[in-house]
Amino acid sequence: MSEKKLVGIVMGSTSDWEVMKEAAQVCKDFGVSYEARALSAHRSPIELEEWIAQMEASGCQAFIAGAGGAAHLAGVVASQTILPTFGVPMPSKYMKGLDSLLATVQMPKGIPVPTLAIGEAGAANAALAVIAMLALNDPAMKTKLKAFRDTQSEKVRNATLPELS
Ligand code: RP5
Repeated sequence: MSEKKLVGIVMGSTSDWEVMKEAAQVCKDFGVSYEARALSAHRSPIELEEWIAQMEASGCQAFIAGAGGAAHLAGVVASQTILPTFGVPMPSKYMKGLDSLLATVQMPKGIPVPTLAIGEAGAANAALAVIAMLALNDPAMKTKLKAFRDTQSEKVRNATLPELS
């Protein structure tokens, strides 16, 4: 059995990495093990299916799937596992990610894909959502998540606006 990775991060293309690396960064910051792969639901369906099964077998707890355009990747991942699968719509060239958002979020009843915002915020928030889920049964993770929120609030409290000249 391969080394346990708690989160599987998958994207439809290496061109999605610039956005999806935000999910990987959040996992890294929280000390959550992950494996990131570029695997496509339409270009490499067999490899995608094999990877999902391998991640499940090695103890993965959730998937984050990002794709653009006719973005069916997250739905396909969700269809092959009962692990929670979060969708991240990629910004796209012509429709600025609206196509990706609708394709990801509008799953028919029965196979849920909780879908985050288009782009970097969505990728980071997908990882934070997974961390909140892991924190339910992990007190140390809960403490880290609370500390993250406190630091964020503190930054807002201390923020100042420029003086008018
Ligand atoms: C989707 O098509 C990928 O998720 C990516 O967002 C988009 C474009 O892929 P490339 O043509 O850049 O490989 O499958």
